[in-house]
Amino acid sequence: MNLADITAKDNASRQNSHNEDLNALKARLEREGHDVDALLRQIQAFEVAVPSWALGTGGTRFGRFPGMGEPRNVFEKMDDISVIQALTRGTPKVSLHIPWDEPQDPAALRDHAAECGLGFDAVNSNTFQDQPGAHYSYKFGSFSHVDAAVRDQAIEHACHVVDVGKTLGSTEITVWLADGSNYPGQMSLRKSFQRVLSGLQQVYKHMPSDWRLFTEHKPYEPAFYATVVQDWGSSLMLAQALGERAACLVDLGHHLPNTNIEMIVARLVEAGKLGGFHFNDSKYGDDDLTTGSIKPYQLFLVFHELVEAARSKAWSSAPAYMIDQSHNVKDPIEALLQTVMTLQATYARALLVPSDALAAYQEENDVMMAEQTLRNAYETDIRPLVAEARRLAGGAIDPIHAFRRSDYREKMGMAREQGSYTPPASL
Ligand code: LRH
Ligand code: MN
Repeated sequence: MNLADITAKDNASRQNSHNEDLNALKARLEREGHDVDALLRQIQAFEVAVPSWALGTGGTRFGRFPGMGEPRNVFEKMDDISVIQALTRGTPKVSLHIPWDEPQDPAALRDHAAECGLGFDAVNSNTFQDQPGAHYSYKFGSFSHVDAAVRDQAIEHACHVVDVGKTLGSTEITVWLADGSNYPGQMSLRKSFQRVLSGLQQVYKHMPSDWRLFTEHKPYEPAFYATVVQDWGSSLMLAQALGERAACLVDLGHHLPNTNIEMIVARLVEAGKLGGFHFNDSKYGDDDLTTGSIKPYQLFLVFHELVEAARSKAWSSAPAYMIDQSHNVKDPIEALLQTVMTLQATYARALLVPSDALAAYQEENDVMMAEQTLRNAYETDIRPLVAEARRLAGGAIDPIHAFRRSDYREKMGMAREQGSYTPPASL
């Protein structure tokens, strides 16, 4: 039985309980004045890109515990992502990391992805690892390196990533730089930044006119004293200096504990420089845990800023939504299904916030009712409506159960026995 039949069968087995929950919720939402059909359309329009580097089991320096039926190459990763798209109807695009998932024949990968119903979102460069046969090492940086030959090697790589992306149909490149220092005095804090800017200007010039460049900030790791693009301020300075087709990418895990990330989102919207997101969650550092698993209210508050920005037409092009996670103990496909379900539900809850009522309470400094207005939306169990949005779009009411019912992992376990999966060097 193919996945579509299994999904239909699983949906049918849940139809009665689903309808009960859905009708109760619809009644409440209509009572609160919401346009349920409009909500369904908006939920169905929500898309998030799946990272090519998250389909194999992730690991840490202390070890990796691979699972069964891992994809052995980027083509099999497309097959796995097509399962996520079939069940959630929310992941029509892939974000590729190069060279981790560089295809020998980009056109062949584009065509295979198209057969899987998939396209490509932002491509990602990698100047944080030395590649076999590379002339120069990135031990002391890439775009910020004191040696122009090393910088040129890094710039060339990023331009090559753009060229591969052009064949795949991407229109964005995300540049995250591990560049930084471990000890005070090791690196000039200003010269390193100037070198990064001039390098990115060359990549910016190399991009086709319809492309965007995303700069991704991160406070530390692998550098443990100073990171050149350490915070949103550094990223914003780069994006503003580069030009209108440069913007900032916010990886939720790239913030020191207790940082008010929704405030950073509001500032980048205000600056017209919010380019995209890497969704994940974390308890301590850049833990790359499943989105919404640790701080679900923060994720809601981020989406509240995004919905308010969209309603006030604060941007010419909407941010690019992408996932960036490492699945060390969960089945990667199940973790990604859970992630998309969480993102769909969190976005839907943010759509429930009555902006005018909230603005009125803010104008009256009615602290209690302003907060209660947000919490009411956050505490609404919107999941039956999100499940219905998926069902109407041909997806699963319960993607994780439908996936388990498909025995996909077991089948891949058999099919992919020969020739085990080779994880990217760092994972
Ligand atoms: C850096 C990062 C970056 C990717 C990598 C996989 O921590 O978030 O976005 O290149 O993870
Ligand atoms: Mn990231």
